[in-house]
Amino acid sequence: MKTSKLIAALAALTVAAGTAAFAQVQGEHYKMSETHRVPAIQDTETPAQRDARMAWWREARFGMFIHWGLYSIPAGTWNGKQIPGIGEWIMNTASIPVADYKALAKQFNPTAYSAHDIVALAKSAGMKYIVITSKHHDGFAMFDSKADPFNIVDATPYHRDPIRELAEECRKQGIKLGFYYSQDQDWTAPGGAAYKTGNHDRPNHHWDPAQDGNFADYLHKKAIPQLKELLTNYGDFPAVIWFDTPTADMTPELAGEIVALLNQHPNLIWNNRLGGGYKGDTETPEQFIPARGYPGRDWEACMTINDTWGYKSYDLNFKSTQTLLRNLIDISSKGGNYLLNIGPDSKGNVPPAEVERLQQMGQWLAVNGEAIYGTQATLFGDEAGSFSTTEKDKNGKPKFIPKWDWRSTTAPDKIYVELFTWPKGSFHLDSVPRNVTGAYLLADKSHAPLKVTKSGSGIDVALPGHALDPIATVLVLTTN
Ligand code: JFZ
Repeated sequence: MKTSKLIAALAALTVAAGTAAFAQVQGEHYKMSETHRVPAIQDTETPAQRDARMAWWREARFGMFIHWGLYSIPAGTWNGKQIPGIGEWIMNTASIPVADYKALAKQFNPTAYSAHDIVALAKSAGMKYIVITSKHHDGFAMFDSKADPFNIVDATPYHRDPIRELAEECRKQGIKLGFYYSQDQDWTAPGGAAYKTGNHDRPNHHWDPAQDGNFADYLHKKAIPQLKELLTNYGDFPAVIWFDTPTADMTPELAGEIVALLNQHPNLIWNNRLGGGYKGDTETPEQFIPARGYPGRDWEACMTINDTWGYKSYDLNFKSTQTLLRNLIDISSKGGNYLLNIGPDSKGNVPPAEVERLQQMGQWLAVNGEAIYGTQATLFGDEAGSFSTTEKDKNGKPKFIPKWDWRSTTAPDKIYVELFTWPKGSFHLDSVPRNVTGAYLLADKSHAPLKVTKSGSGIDVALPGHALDPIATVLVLTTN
């Protein structure tokens, strides 16, 4: 699908969804009440406790998002028609009746799914954590649930719990696992919320009387019991709970009930999309990289490789490895994490184009990972671009015009400069806020010293005639 169409679809959704959801998606802060009825861990812990809790996540920089569910069966087509928009929204976008959508479960038999291979893929990509959809807006649980029968173990011929298998593999292969859980929208449970996309005239944007009911009942009968299952049945996982699309139905009182549950798991990290005025741990810019990051906040940009989260058979608009890698570097230079999505098909296969790109990213990271993992944001700022004095963005603010010449990340005794375009002869910095003691290229195994010439507060580093990597060559400045 064309990006312009996606943006139009999202804009339509946004208007209908109201300002609360919009603020979340844009990564802007809710107006936070000073005190919550049920204080969250972020309200009560000390800064040192918070640093300890967030430590692995801040070092990780790169994670795998997995959107996988029943929507991978229609894969973007319903009754012979290609349905516009993101694949996992097909039930809503095509106004599919609850019974028809639920019937998909009888066909769901993803025999090609291999938790081992998916974890191995994440590792070979250099990813340090995985976040998988345990239940998306369609209400289908991809895990063994006693709380609700519409789940992969009870409602499909597969009868296995892919989340349990993934948790076991993540433990074996030494990588963290988190669960996405759509706590608010649920299109197959009575009382679950729904955003408006189609011509949905019923109250609450429902399109089938089977969806009608009381939101608090839905929360008490399904979402909260399932969150309890997810929080207790998988050992030391989840490391992360990734909430999504809060609506006004999620009052501070109801959100407080969920927070009381989360508080029983003191190592847990959870995002800013719970609702009810809770800020969570992380900002979640979706499909964009904020110009300057979120100073003072942890953040994670989630993005698709093509234009859909859930598998669509005909979405072949894959970003290049160069774009994906430079996004990771750009995000790292702004102090954020990159949560990059894969969408397995209905058999459990990861599209080969996605595998190929992830493996190429991993090859770069195997050589240059030191410039990404555990680093801090840039000391410079200006290399990323500038705000236009004439052009405005869609919010009427000065438009950010990115530059793609280079980015920088920081370690206590090193400055990394990731060069995208190769300068002729030497790399120049007008001013360096530290004393540079030497320079070399990270991909040069011998770390042969490069000649550094100082001029006032600036430096010039003499470079060889060509880049060591056409996507990004890392120049290391040692500093004190
Ligand atoms: C949300 C989900 O709806 C989507 O399916 C996917 O899981 C993504 C990671 O998160 O994306 C949104 C959220 C809100 C809007 C659109 C997409 N919105 O308000 O238009």
